[in-house]
Amino acid sequence: MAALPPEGAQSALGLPGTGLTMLTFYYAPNTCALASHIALEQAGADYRAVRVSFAKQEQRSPEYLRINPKGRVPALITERGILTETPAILQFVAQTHPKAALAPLDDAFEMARMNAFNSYLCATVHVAHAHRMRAYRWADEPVAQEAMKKKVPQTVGECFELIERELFSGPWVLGERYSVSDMYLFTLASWLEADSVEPSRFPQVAAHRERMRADPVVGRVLAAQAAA
Ligand SMILES: N[C@@H](CCC(=O)N[C@@H](CS)C(=O)NCC(=O)O)C(=O)O
Repeated sequence: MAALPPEGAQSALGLPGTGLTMLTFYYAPNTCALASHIALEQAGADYRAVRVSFAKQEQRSPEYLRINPKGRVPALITERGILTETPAILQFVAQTHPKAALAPLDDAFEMARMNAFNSYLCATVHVAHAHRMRAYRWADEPVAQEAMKKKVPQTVGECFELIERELFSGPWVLGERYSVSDMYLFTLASWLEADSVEPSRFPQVAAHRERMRADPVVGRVLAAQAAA
């Protein structure tokens, strides 16, 4: 667990001192952090959101690396320490706000199913998508990076075929129960066009995306991220 920042005045990134009661959430627009942001808002959590500017490369600044040494968003400062990784943050928000009913907390199998879905999005779908913008993580040669980018429509398309065919129960990811998995799927599905994957190939996922978009809480978070 990363150490909390030292006592002191708020910095440009909004680093608080110790003795926190309110959650502090670090995000950048158009990123996977959207899922956790929706979860916090839907849960009615007591949090403040701090934008990390990718344009200014703030995610790589020494100040932010003290919060998340991985140099990524999202990150969530809690009273007990700092959490990173979307599936972990989603589960934490759901478990600490049980009244919001954002996860099947009373059912071990369904919880595991939720975590299996979220893990697939995190470890496979997101990574397939990252080959378009972040191919430099895996290869130095421009020709290798180009080859990776070229493969993204196929690999991301195959992931969503599997979600559509096997993993999505409907009307929500887990069936009748709405959960944080819906926020996560919505977030990653919103990248389809940019990855040159036609959303209409996946009718259930496309309908789910429209339903999520029509949710006032989702609208509020999207507006807040666009405005800040
Ligand atoms: N496995 C992490 C991935 C986090 C991640 O890669 N976030 C991207 C945005 S979607 C990021 O911060 N990228 C900044 C960079 O690569 O410099 C999670 O699910 O939270």
